[in-house]
Amino acid sequence: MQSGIGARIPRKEDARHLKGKAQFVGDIKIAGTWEAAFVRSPLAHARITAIHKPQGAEARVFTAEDMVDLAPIRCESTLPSYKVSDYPALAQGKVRYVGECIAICIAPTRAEAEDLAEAVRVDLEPLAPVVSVEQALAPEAALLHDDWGDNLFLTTNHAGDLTEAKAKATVVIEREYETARQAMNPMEGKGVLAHWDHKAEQLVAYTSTQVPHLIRTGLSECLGLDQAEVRVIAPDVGGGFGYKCVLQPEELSLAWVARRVDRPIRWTEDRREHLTAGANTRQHKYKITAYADDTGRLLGLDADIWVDVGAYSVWPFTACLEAAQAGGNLPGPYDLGAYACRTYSVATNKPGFTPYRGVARPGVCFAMELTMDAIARAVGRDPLEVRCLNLVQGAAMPYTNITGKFYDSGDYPAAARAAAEMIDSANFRARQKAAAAEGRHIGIGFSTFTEQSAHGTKVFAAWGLPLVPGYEQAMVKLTPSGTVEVRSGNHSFGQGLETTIAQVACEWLKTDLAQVKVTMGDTGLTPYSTGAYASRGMVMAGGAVSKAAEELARRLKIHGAHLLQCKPDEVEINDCAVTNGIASASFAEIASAWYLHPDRLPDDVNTAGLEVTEGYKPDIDTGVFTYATHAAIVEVDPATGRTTILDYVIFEDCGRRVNPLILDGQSYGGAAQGIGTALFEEVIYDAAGQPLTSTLADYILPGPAELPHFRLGHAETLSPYSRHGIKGVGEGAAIAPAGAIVNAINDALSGYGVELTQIPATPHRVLSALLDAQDK
Ligand code: MCN
Ligand code: SMO
Repeated sequence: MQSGIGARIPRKEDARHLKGKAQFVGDIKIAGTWEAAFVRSPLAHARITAIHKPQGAEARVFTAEDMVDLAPIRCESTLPSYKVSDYPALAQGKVRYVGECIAICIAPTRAEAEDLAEAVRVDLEPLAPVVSVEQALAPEAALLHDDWGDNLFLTTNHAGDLTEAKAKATVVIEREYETARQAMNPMEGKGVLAHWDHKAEQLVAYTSTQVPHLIRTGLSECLGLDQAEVRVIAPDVGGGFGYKCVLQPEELSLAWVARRVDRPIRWTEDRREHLTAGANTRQHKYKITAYADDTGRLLGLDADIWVDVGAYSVWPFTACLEAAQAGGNLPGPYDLGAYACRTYSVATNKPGFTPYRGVARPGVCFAMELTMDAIARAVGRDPLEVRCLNLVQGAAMPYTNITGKFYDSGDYPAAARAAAEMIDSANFRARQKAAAAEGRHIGIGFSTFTEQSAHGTKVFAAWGLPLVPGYEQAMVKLTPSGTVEVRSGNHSFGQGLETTIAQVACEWLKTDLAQVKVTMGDTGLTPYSTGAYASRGMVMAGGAVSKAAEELARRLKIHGAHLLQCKPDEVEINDCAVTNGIASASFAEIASAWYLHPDRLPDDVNTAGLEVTEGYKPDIDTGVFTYATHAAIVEVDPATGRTTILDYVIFEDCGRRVNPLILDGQSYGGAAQGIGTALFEEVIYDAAGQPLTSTLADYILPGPAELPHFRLGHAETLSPYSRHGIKGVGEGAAIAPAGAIVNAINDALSGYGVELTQIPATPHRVLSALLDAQDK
């Protein structure tokens, strides 16, 4: 079976996942393991005056006072104006959000550990809770971090000159937009099991993570251990979505306790912990003024963006990634002459922000795409035409945009037109009229974006992140039996990288998937790696595997030619063998010769070993850009405010597709999450900072009944700057749905003069907008 790049084949990992044979942190059995439960803050903002451990159980309850040798999570940034927040594994002196860990309790079972946690008494002196951006920035606001002077982690200022745009503009659009806080809800919550291995003299931490090597670095820094004394193993991971690419306070205090009590300890996050105490994300406010001419050409954009980032900076990304990225990404795929933007990363009494699929872009895409529709309405033109007028044109590629992003290749208007064709927008107005005649309200909406993938070293450095290396390494080897083994310190957590990096190896070694063994996620077995996030896994880990496999192929030709008594340039690799067209040396024969009979090999062959480790960075350090257009047709019921998606198309270009089947899954899953963003998902806090959405009955995730039948289309413009022309795409489909769907809702309700500017567009919000429109 063809298993190389481009093969549409099922995933290697499916067999174990579907048969219940996968091994998540919760499945790992180490004799003597105890379970942990946390005492968490019941208040959003308070001083801790005393913690009373239950009598007789003092040796099983640990607080910050016990952990004097444990450094807090400290996330540095080189960006000017950035303020550091020390994030203690267990609260010290103060609690800053409901759910913050105050004590860790251990017992043979989780139930006993929870009973113990309930018996711990904490005396708290309440402080004024800061639960919104407005409250946080008010002159008399209570301070989250006493020595800061204000509640701002960071402000950024892209100071563009808008004078000419203002002078030329005939249309000025002013809007405010708001997006909700979300929780990521991977199927498997966070989980950690740590113990001290006396033979290896190492802390071994099994943790559900996307970035095992970074977690090793983080753990060893905070615990004061040499990196060689820490081994991190990410076993099977049931979804990450960004939530699992930061060092969590729970994994840190747990590792400390496991070492102290010298026993394996495990913590498994439950859904309530995830929804309330887990870091959550994406609460943005925008104030945008767009200047356009009367053809709808966007001349300039002026924006303020506030992001509610919670109490602490997460490691290694800081609390500022979201707002800083929002400022850099707002212009998106559009060719924009002038841009000014100020961003504010605002500290509040909520859990710290973590990246979530798309990071800032689901928010900025929503704001930008609604602005595009507002411009189209103002100039009386078709929203698709206004987009195509403003998008970076294919002939302009490669193109450096106004915030310095280097768009490497592609044809953005072509993708928009292809999506429009797929959804038959040409005939939509007639369809809408016919529906209106039946009293139905249907609307169409578009949303287009770029997805920066495979950010390199310089991008992370420009974001002020000193501890994110940006490169990737991999080892590819031939085993003594002649099969291929791929080792990558990156990880696979649902997105299929385990299969697709094997496909890259197959591309060079002309073998099939069954012959390739993949080892990932274990820092003890794999070379240092940055990990899988920011849609970097395929380009970067795939690139490293490609380089190593290419070099292995070169060496195999040397060995094979020797066995076949010809020259290396007279042979090629085919079907697990080296052949010169007349005779073949199988990989098994070559492996046997090198591993088991090296005495028979001449020196120049003998030194060409069959284990190759290579590092990789793309030819360009600023990432490669995928792009897409989503289009939606919705029906809105003005009596109930309910939105039904009637049709949904995605036209996407992520360069060379390694596994089209996996990519279909990436689109379906991403778009499902984006529809959650658009219509359902919202973490709600009351005025005291209490989370009200603490179960999945309150925090609504879309299920199959709410999701449309997605239709997908593709272009395949190879990036000139990455190996095989691959671009990343894992976040993309989650970025666009809110823009497309809310534009479609506004189109459906245009007869009522409704213009929704907040997500999720719940029935309640739609009805309120209808009532507001009636009052006007
Ligand atoms: N791929 C491909 N051909 C390409 C690009 C990608 O076949 N040209 C496939 C690869 O299997 C790759 C996957 O698509 O692993 C996603 O591609 P990539 O953009 O390289 O992203 P990463 O591998 O770095 O995965 C992380 C990315 C991110 S940042 C989030 S968030 C996200 C996502 O992937 N989290 C996911 N997709 C997810 N899918 C699942 N099921 N679970 C998650 O937690
Ligand atoms: S939020 Mo994805 O892990 O970059």
